[in-house]
Formats: sequence, C-alpha cells, structure tokens
Amino acid sequence: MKIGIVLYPTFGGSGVVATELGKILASKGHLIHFITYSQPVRLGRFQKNIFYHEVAVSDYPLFEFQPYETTLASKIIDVVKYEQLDLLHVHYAIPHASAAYMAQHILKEENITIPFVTTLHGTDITLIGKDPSFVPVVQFCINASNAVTAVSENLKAETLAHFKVHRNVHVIPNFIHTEEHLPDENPELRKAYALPHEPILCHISNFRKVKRVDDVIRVFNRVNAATPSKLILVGDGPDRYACEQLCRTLGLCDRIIFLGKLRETRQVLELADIFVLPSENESFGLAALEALAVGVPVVSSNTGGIPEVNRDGYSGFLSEVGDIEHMTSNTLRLLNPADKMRFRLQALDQAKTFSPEEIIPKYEEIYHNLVENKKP
Ligand code: GMT
Repeated sequence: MKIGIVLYPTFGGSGVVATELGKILASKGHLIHFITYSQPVRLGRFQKNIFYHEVAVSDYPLFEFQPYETTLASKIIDVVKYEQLDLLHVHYAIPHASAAYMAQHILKEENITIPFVTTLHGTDITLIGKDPSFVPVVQFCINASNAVTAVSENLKAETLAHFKVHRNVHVIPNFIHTEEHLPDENPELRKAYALPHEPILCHISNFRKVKRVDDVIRVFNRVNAATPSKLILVGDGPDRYACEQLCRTLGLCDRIIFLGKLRETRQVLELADIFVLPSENESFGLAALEALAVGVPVVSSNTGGIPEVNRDGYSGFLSEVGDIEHMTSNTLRLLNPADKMRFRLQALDQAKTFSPEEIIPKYEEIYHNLVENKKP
C-alpha cells in the first residue's frame, strides 16, 4: 500500500509514534511518504520504501501568522496525486486532520479518492483541543475522518466526553520493540554519572507544565536524602529554567544532570534504576513504555492512560498527581535490593504486551478496510 503519514517532526510522542510506525510499515513492504515541515527526529537513516516530503512554509510579509494548514493541504494534494497514494494517516488532530479533509475534498473535484485515518494522541483532545477556539474544527474533523484511532481507552473516553462524536473510535496503543532479556549493564558508562552504589533516577519529557518536572526533582530530593542517588533529566522546554533554579535552591546541582534533548534515549534509560513520570495528564505515556522496554520500573501518577501502561505493583507504582511522599516511598521500595530484579523483569514483561507484532496489524486492518471500500 502507498501511505502518506502526516506528523509533527519534533521530539513529542506523536511524531515518534508516527515515524516508528512508518518505519515498521516500510519494512513490511508498504511505501511510506512522510509529510511535514522538517526532518522527523527519529527519521535519519536511509531505509528502503521511505520517502520524505518537506512542507516549505512561505514567509510572505503580509502574513503575521503563516498559513501552515493551507500549505500542508497543498503539499498533501501534490503527494497524493503524483505518488498515487492509497491512503493518508494523520497524527495529531490539529491541524493535520483539517488539512487532510481539505485535501480530500479538493482531490474529489479531480475524481481522486483518498481516505484518511486520524490518530488522536492526547493534548490534541485533552489540552489544546478543548480550547474553545479549536473545538468546532476538531469535532468536525473527528467525525469527517474515515477512521479515528486513540492511543488509550482513557483518551477514547475523553474524546467521547468532550466532543459530540458519532463515529467509532478504535483504541490502538503506542508500541515498542523489546529484547527478550534485560540489557547488559554498562559499568564504564555508568561510572561517568554515579558511584557504583548510587541509584540513578531518570525522567524524559518536553519540560511542559503538564509533565510536572518539579515533582520529579522534589521526589528525587527526598530519595537522595534517604539514599544518595543521581537524577538524569533528558529533554528541554518551557519549564527547564525553573527546574534548574529549583535544583540550585535545593542544593542538588552536583546530583542532577540535565542532558537536554536527545534523538535516541535508549542508552540513557539503560543506565537508570527508576523512571519517574508524575504528569498532570498523559494520554498514554510513551516515555514510560520506553523505560519499561529496557527493564526500568516506573514511578508515575495515575492519571489519563498511564494505568493502562504502568501496572501498579507489577511494572512499577502509581500515585495520585502531586503525591510526592507516596512517589518517594514507591521509589525507595523499588530500590530495595530484595525486590529490584523482580520488578525489572516484570517491567520488561509488561513492555512486551505492546510489541509491534501485536499493535501494527491493528493499523493495517483499518487501512485495508478503507482502501478496499474506498468510501470517502
Ligand atoms: O507528551 C507530550 O507532550 C507530547 C505528545 C505529542 O502529542 O507529541 O505526546 C502525546 O502522544 C504520545 C504518543 O501517542 C503519548 O504517549 C503521550 O502520552 C501524549 N502526551 C500527553 O497526553 C501529554
């Protein structure tokens, strides 16, 4: 099948999922055409069956705000026509679903039929999508999509609660490749960050308010007081400056390492003993799944779709949002040498339930149904 994937190219989870999905589909023989405004973070190497089409945004002086949606729709039309795509899969509703809708209707004038699948990832529904300035368009586009998927049962419920949706929403979770066994330890690399007896806590995010990175630091402060530890923070975003200030206020500068943005996080995760994800809201929690996939148990909040990923008492522990004391005691419990290996193996085991072999065919089934019926 020839599939156009419209995505955000940045470090966010929706772009990562879209890119990894495209790479797996390409390895299965589909022809994948990525469409976005710059090279996706996880797309670098040459791979058979993958093509990338850049949306060049104009800077015409009249426009105070560049009309990205119009440029994107035009690019989609061009790629659909000249690459003879069978289907579009757009990731993140705003503005990808409305651009796909516009392209679909313009192409219809030329007797070209192109169905589109919209995958809802989270904040396009739970945060920005709920903003009244977006609601009518988001709601219309969900209903106008030829198929809609959400990354968790929780996100599906949120979608149905906040929008008048009269179509089926398929739940297809995020996926991850796991090895059969826990990764080998890397004492040489670990030595650069912590002493052999010091546990390493880790957090990866875009440092937005919704991630509550300050909670990570407060939990770490308490854990470190009980047992000297290190914290590795990966990513960057609006809250980073405040987090750096908090580390200085708490006198933790020599204990906390800010690595900034990384394209690949697996090597860092392999150094970690615990992954901390205290989000205010999280439709799924891909970062937590990436930690579980290398056998790192997760201490997280119990919000949104996180409980569908992090099984309380099995792959880690859940707490109420903001309950720093509970997250601290859960972290210390997971660090207990008597339980540590059991939780690591359980974390890996939990990640295996999200294998690409399980998840990708769910998308392919939707694609086949749409292309065979060519309904739009
Ligand atoms: O986490 C973010 O802020 C980025 C965001 C995105 O859309 O790029 O991630 C969302 O999509 C991921 C992939 O489906 C989910 O695993 C994340 O949980 C979700 N983030 C939120 O709901 C906050």
